[in-house]
Amino acid sequence: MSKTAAPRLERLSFLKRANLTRHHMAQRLFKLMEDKKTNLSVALDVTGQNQLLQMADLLGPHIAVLKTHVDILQDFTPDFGTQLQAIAKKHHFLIFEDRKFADIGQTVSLQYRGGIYRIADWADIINAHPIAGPGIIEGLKGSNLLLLAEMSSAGTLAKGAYTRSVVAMAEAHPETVMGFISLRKLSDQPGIIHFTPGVQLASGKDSLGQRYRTVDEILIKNHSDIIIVGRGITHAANPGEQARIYREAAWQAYVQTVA
Ligand code: 5BU
Repeated sequence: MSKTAAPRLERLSFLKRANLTRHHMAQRLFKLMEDKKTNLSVALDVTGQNQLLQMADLLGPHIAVLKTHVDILQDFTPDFGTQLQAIAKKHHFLIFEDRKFADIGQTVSLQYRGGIYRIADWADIINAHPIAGPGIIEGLKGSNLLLLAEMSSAGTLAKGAYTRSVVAMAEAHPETVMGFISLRKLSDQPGIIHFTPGVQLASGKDSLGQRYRTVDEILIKNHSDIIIVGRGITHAANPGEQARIYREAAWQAYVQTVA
């Protein structure tokens, strides 16, 4: 199958979309992407805190969003958030903690605001599986939330009627929900931002169910907005150079589809 399907020139620019949302973080992200000319998010799945902070500083110039899994750090210290925020400020990127909250509202509120990680203190964006129902959105009020509408992995249950219900739930909570994790554009509301993980330069898979799609498939054919790339960058011989390559490929793909 050709991976360079003819672009449909119907996408509104990020700049126009910034003016069509009242969600302050969506607006900030649209403007940041347009200013910095990048719609790349990097997933820093490393287990050392200093290693993460060093990579954040190295890759920061290329990215719009840095995605973390704070609970895989083996040497987490409470100053992690402030240190990462300083790097984010220096390079102008947002911090997305991929915590995938999935419980009742009361519990996720405690998980988000408290515990060891105090995610609310440093993450600009978080995400949740809406499997528990809209109470989870209530519990995460005040955050900037992405709902998991689809997943990149093989055999995911997040599809069909489930995905459609997630879209309806998101559209009913525009003050909190700013977008989706999905494989494609799911909502016509211009303020909603679509983030897609499972992206590499060539399609393929890993040994544990991850599936990789190409930048052009996700951004040109499927009209998602932001690609999330982990090992495609972090496991490269030269992560800085590789981030530059993904950044250019993703921005080119976006520009090609703008009306
Ligand atoms: P990779 O190294 O590019 O495969 O990393 C992908 C990252 O995105 C990793 O941190 C996952 O936890 C995350 N991810 C994903 O791969 N697929 C999904 O559907 C969701 C998150 Br949601």
